[in-house]
Amino acid sequence: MLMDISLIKKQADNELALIEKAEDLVLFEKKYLGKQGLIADVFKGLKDLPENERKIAGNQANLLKNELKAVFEQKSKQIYQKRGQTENLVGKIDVSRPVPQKEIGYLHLITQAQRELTDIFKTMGFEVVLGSEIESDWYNFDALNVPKDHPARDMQDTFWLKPESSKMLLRTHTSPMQARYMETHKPPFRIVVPGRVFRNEATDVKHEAQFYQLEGLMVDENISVSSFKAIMAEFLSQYFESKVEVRLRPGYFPFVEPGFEIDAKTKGGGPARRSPKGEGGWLELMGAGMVHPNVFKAAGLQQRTKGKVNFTGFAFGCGIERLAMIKHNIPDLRLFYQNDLRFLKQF
Ligand code: FA5
Repeated sequence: MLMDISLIKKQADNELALIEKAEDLVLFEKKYLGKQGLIADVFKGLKDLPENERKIAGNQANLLKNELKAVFEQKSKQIYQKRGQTENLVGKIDVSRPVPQKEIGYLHLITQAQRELTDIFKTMGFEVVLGSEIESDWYNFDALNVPKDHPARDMQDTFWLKPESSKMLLRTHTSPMQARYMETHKPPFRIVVPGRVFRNEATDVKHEAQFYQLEGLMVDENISVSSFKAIMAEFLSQYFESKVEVRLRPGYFPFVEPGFEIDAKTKGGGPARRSPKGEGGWLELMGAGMVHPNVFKAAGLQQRTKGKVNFTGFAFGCGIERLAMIKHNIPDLRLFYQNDLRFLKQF
């Protein structure tokens, strides 16, 4: 037994001298000092020794255990100090040591903008509703007063889903939710619909084949163009937190009458000044107008209110990236979709 103890000591010293990595040190500890380790075996074997030998061997085993613990601790300190760490393997952890920072994700600028916009409308009593990105051509076009073969279908070239007979498509705007909401609700109501839309068109600094829109719809008695202008002025000044110049141009959308195009620019010109078209700083933000009677009709609103309510309404649909471009002076809409952290981390 005494022979075994001195052999173990010699073997352990040799192994320890060669250890350089923390992983090997863990194995060493297990092999010699672990519950199933060699030292534990020595203690287990003591009971089989004659009484006079047992005491001496017991002392020697204790001595060996303490010596191995001491050299093991010393070695672990050496190794961990080398790594620039202050903890060692005997279970002591320096809780004051700075932890390496993990990269934590955060919201994409489009999501941030979407939430800011819907929050503003919530404060004005609008409900936020969501629609489906896959739509039928009825809701995307027909219910909005754009029948088959109407030239206005060309304004929004569409991705059709197969089979073509299904007449399903990727929605080209958030306006289908106007029809869907009006089918199941009676005025008065005011809603906004944020969401992704798709168009089969070439990309440039102001256009992408997928982008986000925010639709708005307000229907009540006596809603007029001036109600619309007041809501827009409040919404845009809250979002831009400063004075924005807004311009209303006549615009054509079959689902509104009269229809407008709304452009905006920040003081000093804004990003569109750098656009290839160089339109003097104006950036087209949204289409809008007073809801066309045919849209009310297609949604069956008149029948359901039995003609008792004399309601009118306005609707608008704005590009979310376009709003964020003006707010943050972003020169190119395609930056939103390139996943370049140098861009995204700025917001
Ligand atoms: C429409 O989509 C209408 N549904 C808007 C509307 C709603 C009009 C309700 C009347 C009543 P338009 O195609 O102009 O309209 O698109 C609306 C806005 O989406 C544009 O003003 C622009 O800000 C943004 N937009 C349009 N096409 C793109 C594109 N390819 N990439 C990025 N933004 C776009």
